[in-house]
Amino acid sequence: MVAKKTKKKAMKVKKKKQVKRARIRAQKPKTAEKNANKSELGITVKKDKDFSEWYTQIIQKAELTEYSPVSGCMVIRPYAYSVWEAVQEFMDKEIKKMGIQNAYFPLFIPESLLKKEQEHVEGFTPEVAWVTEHGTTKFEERLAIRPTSETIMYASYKKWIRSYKDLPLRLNQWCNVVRWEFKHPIPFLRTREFLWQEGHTAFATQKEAEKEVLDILNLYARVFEELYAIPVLKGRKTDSEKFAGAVYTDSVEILMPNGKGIQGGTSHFLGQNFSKAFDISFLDKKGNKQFVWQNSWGLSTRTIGIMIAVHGDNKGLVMPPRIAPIHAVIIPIIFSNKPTVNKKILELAKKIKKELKTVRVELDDRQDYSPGFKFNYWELKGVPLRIEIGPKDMDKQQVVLVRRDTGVKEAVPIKGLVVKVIKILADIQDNIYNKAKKFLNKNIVKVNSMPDFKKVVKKGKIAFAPWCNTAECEERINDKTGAKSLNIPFKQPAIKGKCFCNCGKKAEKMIYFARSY
Ligand code: 86X
Repeated sequence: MVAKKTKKKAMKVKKKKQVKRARIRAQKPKTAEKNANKSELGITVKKDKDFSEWYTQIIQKAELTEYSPVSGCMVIRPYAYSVWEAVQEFMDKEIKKMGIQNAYFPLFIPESLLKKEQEHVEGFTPEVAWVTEHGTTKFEERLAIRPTSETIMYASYKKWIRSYKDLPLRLNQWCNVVRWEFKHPIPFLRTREFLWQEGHTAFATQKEAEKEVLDILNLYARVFEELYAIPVLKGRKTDSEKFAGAVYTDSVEILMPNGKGIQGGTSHFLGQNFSKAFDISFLDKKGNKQFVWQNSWGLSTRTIGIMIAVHGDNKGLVMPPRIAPIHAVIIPIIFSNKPTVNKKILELAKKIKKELKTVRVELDDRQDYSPGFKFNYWELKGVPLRIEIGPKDMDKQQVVLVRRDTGVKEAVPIKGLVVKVIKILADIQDNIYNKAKKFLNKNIVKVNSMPDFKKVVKKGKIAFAPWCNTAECEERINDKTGAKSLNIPFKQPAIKGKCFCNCGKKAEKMIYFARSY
């Protein structure tokens, strides 16, 4: 009896030792993980509790940006830059299909040229950054760093356009611009230097120009809805919110999770405002001098910030598959005490990676991190799909797919995996769009009175209100409530009654108001 017990005990101890050894072996590779300060790895605040801290953490921890020595500027790291490249690739193709060409104009604009059309620059003068010298020599005329390129481009347009045969002239440039803003900077959303595309076009007729304004606005809506999976509100800016140099400005507006509206892209009909100021004219078929009709339009890296804010959750980023730098990450579930099994799993993982070559797939075969660590790491980066392969999966010739958007797990046969992965990616794209759409719909509230308006705006929602279409009321509303007009949707429901702000005037337009960026 006693002997038996001792034997049992001895075996237990032996087993324990074995387990311990295995555990040590299993832990050994995790030193890299241990070195990393745990509290620094994940997002430590909840998105709905402290949105701005959440945003600050996510852009750092998902390795999207780095602060720069100059306040208001930022480094765009590869993981974020690749999103911008995907947007560029899509848009560049689309605008070329429309007949627009790319070009590049200088970064520096002489002061006299920038101020030629004083009216549109006036409000912006404090934002212009200047180069005043080279070496120790002062320039005779200081040079603005382009805040936007109307003036420098239109100086060329004046030279290039002579006859109706030179029209339309439709150019776009992908570049950086600098605006020395004084509101506190927010990476992507408000920085002093940012990347964008700016399109500048000139037509013989008003009709052609105005058609393009809408075509571009629809393209911007597609960038948000199809690529970023974000629904937008399309409409016209009020006269006080439009670009001063434009006849009218159309925009796409987005609702951020903190209840603020944000402008996602703008398309301006410039009419003949600039052509008259810059003397961009042509001889029509009858030999009469005419001024051209112009547009300008822009979409920037701000869109990346909007994506982060709209789709991210408490675990980190959620990348829409259409623009995700990485679609899926394969994580082998390996135990360091089973080298032969591990080898087989890694081989299988590599084989699967090869088979999935039509999707952007990564294999995380880092030896010094545990599977759990890797799960968190790639969730933080918002990779849409995780593919787990463990010993049991290998035996069953299956993998486990885990969706980033829902967290739902599903065992899937390796045979036919590509088709399944592509289908799930498309489903994730739809699902996060629909989720954002629901959020938007739920947060647009029709109001008819000032008290209701105030309540809605305070709750972080968009007020949709009948308005008299006067700048006075718009300004008063802004003063009293802090809300700004977003835009006036093109499709207007029938309106009757008075302006919601109690001015007594007849309501002319239904308009969106919200606190905004
Ligand atoms: C307005 C108008 C327009 C082409 C776009 O919105 C899309 C792309 N340009 C840009 N805007 C200015 O004109 C402006 C001018 C100066 Cl001098 C400045 F410092 C800041 C500016 N900001 C905006």
